[in-house]
Amino acid sequence: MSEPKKYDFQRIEAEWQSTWNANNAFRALPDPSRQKFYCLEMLPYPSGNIHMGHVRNYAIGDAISRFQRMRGFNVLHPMGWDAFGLPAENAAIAHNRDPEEWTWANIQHMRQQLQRLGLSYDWEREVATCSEEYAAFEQRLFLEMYEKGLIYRKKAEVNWCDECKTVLANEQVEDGLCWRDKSVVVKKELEQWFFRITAYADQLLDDMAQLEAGWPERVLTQQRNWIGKSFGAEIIFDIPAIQQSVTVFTTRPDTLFGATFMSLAPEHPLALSLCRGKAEEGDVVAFIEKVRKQDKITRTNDREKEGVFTGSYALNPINGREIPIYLGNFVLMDYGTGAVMAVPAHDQRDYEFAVKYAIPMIEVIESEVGIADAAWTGEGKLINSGAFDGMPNEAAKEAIVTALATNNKGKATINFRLKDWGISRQRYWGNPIPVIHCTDCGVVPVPSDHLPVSLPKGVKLIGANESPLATVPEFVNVACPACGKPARRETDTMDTFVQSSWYYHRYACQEDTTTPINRQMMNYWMDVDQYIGGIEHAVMHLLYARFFHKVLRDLGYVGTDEPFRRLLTQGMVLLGGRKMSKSVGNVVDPDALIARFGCDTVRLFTLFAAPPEKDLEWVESGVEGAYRFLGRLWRLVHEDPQRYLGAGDGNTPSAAVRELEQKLHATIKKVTDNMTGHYHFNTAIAAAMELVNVMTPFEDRSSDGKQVYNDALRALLKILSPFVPHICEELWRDLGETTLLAVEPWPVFDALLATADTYELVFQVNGKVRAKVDVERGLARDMLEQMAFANERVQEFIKGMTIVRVVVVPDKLVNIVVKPQ
Ligand code: ANZ
Ligand code: ZN
Repeated sequence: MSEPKKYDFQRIEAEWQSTWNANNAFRALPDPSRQKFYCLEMLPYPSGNIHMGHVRNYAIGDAISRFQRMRGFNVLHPMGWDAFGLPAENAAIAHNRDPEEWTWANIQHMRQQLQRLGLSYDWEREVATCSEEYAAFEQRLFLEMYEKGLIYRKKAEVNWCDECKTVLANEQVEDGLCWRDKSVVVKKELEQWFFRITAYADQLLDDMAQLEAGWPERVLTQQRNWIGKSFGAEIIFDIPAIQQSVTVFTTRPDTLFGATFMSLAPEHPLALSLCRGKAEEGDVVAFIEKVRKQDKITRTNDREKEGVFTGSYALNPINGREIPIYLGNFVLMDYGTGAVMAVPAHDQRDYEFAVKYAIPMIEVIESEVGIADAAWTGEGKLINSGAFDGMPNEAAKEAIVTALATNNKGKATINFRLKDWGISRQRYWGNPIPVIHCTDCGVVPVPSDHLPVSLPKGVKLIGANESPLATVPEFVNVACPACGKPARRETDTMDTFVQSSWYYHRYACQEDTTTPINRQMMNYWMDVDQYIGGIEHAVMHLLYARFFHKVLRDLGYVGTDEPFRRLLTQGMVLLGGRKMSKSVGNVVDPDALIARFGCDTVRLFTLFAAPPEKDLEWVESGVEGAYRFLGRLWRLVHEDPQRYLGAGDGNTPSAAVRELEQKLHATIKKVTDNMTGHYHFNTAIAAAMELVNVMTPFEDRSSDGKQVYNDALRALLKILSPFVPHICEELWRDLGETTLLAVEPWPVFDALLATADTYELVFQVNGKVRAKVDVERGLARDMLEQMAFANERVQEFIKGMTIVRVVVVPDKLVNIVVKPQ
């Protein structure tokens, strides 16, 4: 007899990858006669190498795609590259490489790495966001948004390094110092481009109702907080000395009688006029300078609340009382109106400020504890509030705003924490913003026949300018498209979050190269049925993409409100309890592992070791365990083929045949259930492993026995193929099958057989049947007893009674004998 065939994963994996490829097994084309399933994983940044976090993300997406394909869906499963961005530029500066060449080389390498994992992508739909085509389409979308008034320019601060003479991204600022030369980073104001995401604030909030069923609550909460809708009031305080007024935003108009000072953001336009010519002027100017150097986090953290008196006073509109005006570093100019009516008795921050600067407090909400130790921020009736005394404070909010409104001193408002999205980057390796500045005509969009604006080559990346592109005269100097006079091309590029906001639309219409987004193809493929990615994208990426989708809807490109129906946020990959990362030095290299065990083993381990949403601790022995399991699977086919080949031995089937048949159907049911509505891969895989346990010692050679073993083998390969597709294809062919397992239908189970190893357990009280439940056969006596006592119906009948004894008949009934107390 010849040696049984060996599990040669190197050969097997390479062979099936090229077979799938040759057969276009994962090519997705619109087909109105079939239901589609769009499975999407967040696209990687082409940093150079894939890491375990990628492997996990893509193994999850692949298992889902393969499962849904076998379930009969027309599955769209694409992959691409989020390819613009800073690391390419940093590599260029550090190693003197061309960012473009560096990026494409990385894409090339990482594509091979992904292909080595056998992921079921339609590679013909691959999108690299730095490609000329993608950038061109994005520029077109930009101009359409600009025309709609969704994009505008305003002054905003950037980080500036005087040594490098360059604008720094936030990631390039470390503890307030430049990442390269450690010099102090200063703020500089520049005209910049903004997307008017705030115009969609209400929709972004309200449409979350459509996501409640499919998104993790945690992500929805983070988005809700980020949007931060609050109801409040704007109240006008006059400043007679300079004949001006200040409008404050407050969520607590009920505390107006308790306002004992006002605090303004140091950037407030009135800050300097309030101190002009006063003794305080020098201090105020120095304070403003100091705060300018602080970042937002320092300004709003608990320790460093600071302020300065301006020398001026405002009048409380409700009672004419004079209150001093301070500047406070914790007041932010871009929230509300940049001005706060400070109520130290009922706001803890104001309380601490008042203590520090010896400002009086007035209690206006009654409480039992008073304000000796801290501000009272709870509910209560109004006191020290004139005509409003005695009113519950919730009701007083409205009453006071109404009173102010009659004198035009206040109105109810809605405020959002969400800010417009600043997309200007003073960087080279990004998509150029396609406009031209003309001294006569202002901002002029680049005409469509001049699109796209391409990046020039060989650009100096640090130097004497705000943006690298500004150092290239051939790029900058153009004729104004409107009047023909010499004009300047915009030199800012777009934030990379712009590209990742609409790439999934592009995947779905990649074959149409005439338009950024093909509406017909959107109608078929959108929305994404399952999106998978890291929790770190809970806010920015997912919010920006939702915003973009709504804008594209309003531009007529898509017909739905939301891009991603369901979201799965996968956990991190840990080693030694810490996230795998280069800086910690605890990374496991996927390539080395694949070379040693094959990618099926790596995929199996990452899917089996933890539920997808949970963190996964990397354990070498777990990987070896996964490898051993594949060996056992292999042997079911190759160790003793007589278990399923040839005619039966003529014996009557044993009880084991029936048992295996039941186990088989129960397993198909369990795996199917575990992948429907949610993706509990670990339990699905565990169920398949149990089936292998039952099959391994199976010895019945009757014709029924061989038949059942045969059925079990085929079904087992099908249910394991979403996780370990290569070995399953190989064994499928070894069984004599000629089809591709990847496109075989998912196995069905016989409901009766599937539940045959369960039975109806009966609960009795004093011999009377009170309840029945379906349970698995073979549970221990104490387990059955516990279930009886936990049953609600049973509890009704034993409440207040004394338990005399409990009779347990395994696999049948539990009878509780009771008597009155
Ligand atoms: C008076 C007051 C009394 C306030 C009181 C609170 C409690 P949220 O709920 O987060 O929206 N505020 C307003 N604009 C601000 C700014 N630009 N920078 C810092 N703080 C600002 O917070 C709204 C409250 O934060 C407002 O209500 C205001 O203080 C303060 F017992 O007004 B309140
Ligand atoms: Zn012009």
